[in-house]
Amino acid sequence: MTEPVLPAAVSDTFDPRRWRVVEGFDFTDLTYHRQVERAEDGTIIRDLPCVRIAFDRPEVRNAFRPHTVDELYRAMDHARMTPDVAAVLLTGNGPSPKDGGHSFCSGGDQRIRGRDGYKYAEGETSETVDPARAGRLHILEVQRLMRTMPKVVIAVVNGWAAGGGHSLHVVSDLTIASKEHGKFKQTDATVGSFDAGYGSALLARQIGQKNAREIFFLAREYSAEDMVRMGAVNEAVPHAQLEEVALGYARDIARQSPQAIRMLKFAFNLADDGLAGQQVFAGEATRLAYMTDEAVEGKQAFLEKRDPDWSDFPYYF
Ligand code: S0N
Repeated sequence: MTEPVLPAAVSDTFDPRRWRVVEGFDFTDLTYHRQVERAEDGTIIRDLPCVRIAFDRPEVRNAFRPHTVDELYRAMDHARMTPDVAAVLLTGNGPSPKDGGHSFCSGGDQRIRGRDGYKYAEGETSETVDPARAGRLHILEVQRLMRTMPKVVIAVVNGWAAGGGHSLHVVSDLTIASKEHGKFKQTDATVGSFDAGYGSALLARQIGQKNAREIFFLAREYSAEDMVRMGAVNEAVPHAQLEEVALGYARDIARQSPQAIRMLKFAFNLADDGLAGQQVFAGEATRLAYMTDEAVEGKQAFLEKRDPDWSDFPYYF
């Protein structure tokens, strides 16, 4: 009999017994795991309702290049479309084999950014790259997906959250950070970039204008506990317990009604997201309405070429 295979340990916060690799992907820049329950001998008993997506470039503090962003979008979208997944942990693998540094994500890979020296991935030069791909800030597409997907995204900040990595924690629904290694720094303005959307404006909604402006204008370093005090992080926890605590969050989320979680997430977003937020909320409301006898009567009447009979459906007060 073959021994049950545990996944490779990808991080010092990762317990291989809790996870299996999600099959069907050939990711190079991130890892994607599904939470599982295992028997004593390691055999998988069942899938549990959480997935773990982790940046896997610890040697550059988990900076993302365009190829990383494409993979992140694919993994997030797969989580969105998996019906028995309630929560997504977004984190970073590590520590760095080079210097032991811990990182969640340090934002856009500055070696291949923008106008000069753009590369999509290894083997490309700024001369060979498809110009249609150059300069795309498609991390913003990932932000929108995280914001609008009907699942709870939990940023598990195991090390540096800097620049565009800081923005990913801001756009996550919840954030848990390592007491020892979780560090936050908004370096956008230091390197001449600026997240003028969710990264800054949503942060100001979360922690107030003065705090958000300080974080962006001064580009100082903050600890996990600083961020808890400001209201940007839900909890600072000992590094060794980081994923256990995150999985506790996921477990509690999965105990709630999926419909209620969807409606609540979209309601929390609505006021800040304008008509786009209203559209997402309204889509969910329409899905609910379609399940009522009243909506079925409207559809049936059309198909049967008769006037709808609304007499069974009161005008509620
Ligand atoms: C995270 C910081 C504070 C950590 O400092 P620490 O611990 O002292 O480590 P370092 O010695 O600085 O770093 C270790 C190694 O990792 C490399 N590295 C770190 N971050 C990056 C990065 N973002 N890109 C490329 N390499 C990175 C270091 O160079 C070092 O390498 P070695 O060992 O070879 O010397 C500190 O590292 C830091 O401040 N990092 C930069 C953070 C930053 O400014 N990020 C970018 C901010 N802007 C954005 O994210 C916007 C999005 C974006 O840029 C973009 C994305 C996609 C497409 C286009 C764009 C675009 O804007 O054009």
